[in-house]
Amino acid sequence: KQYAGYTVWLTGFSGAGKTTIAHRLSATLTSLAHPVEVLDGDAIRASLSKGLTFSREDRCENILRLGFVSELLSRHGVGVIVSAISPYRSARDMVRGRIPNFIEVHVKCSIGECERRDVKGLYKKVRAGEISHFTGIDDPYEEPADPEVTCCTELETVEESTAKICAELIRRKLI
Ligand code: GGZ
Repeated sequence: KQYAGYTVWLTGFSGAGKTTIAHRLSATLTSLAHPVEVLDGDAIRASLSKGLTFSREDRCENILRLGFVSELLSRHGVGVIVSAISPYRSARDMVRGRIPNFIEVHVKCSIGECERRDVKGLYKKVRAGEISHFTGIDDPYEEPADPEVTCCTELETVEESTAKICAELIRRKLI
């Protein structure tokens, strides 16, 4: 069967739950025998985006690179799941304009809760002055104005968030 290809773009703070949702969604789609690829910002920064900093310019460059790969894969029928903070609206809108079947998902969680979770101990390092320009603390995050899906990870389970995204994919006849 030929699938249309699409990109689910998860944006939100570090620790909001993007990676968790990405992998759960990937597992669900894989169980349906749909081709899927996860592109994680943090992982891509070790390869394709190696050497990029967290300046505005470099974050935008990272997003454009993720967008470039997503476009290629989407055009060849793959369901792409991108997990990256992608804090700038203009960069997200740029990739939206290039990628067929683009689904923006705001993985929404208060910065306070992200800091409480502190899964990787990064917020602690920020408070200790070891990391600066950290999104939501001393670096901007521009919330999506009109995302296709919003997952409130303080209120929903990962299953509920994944189901919301799947419902949008079904509504759009992409799965
Ligand atoms: C934000 C940072 C920073 C700063 C390191 N600001 O939760 P994580 O750890 O695994 O994911 C974050 C990752 C951010 O990479 P992205 O490629 O998603 O960012 S962007 O879309 O803005 O290009 C976090 C870690 O790197 N990290 N320093 N200063 N996140």
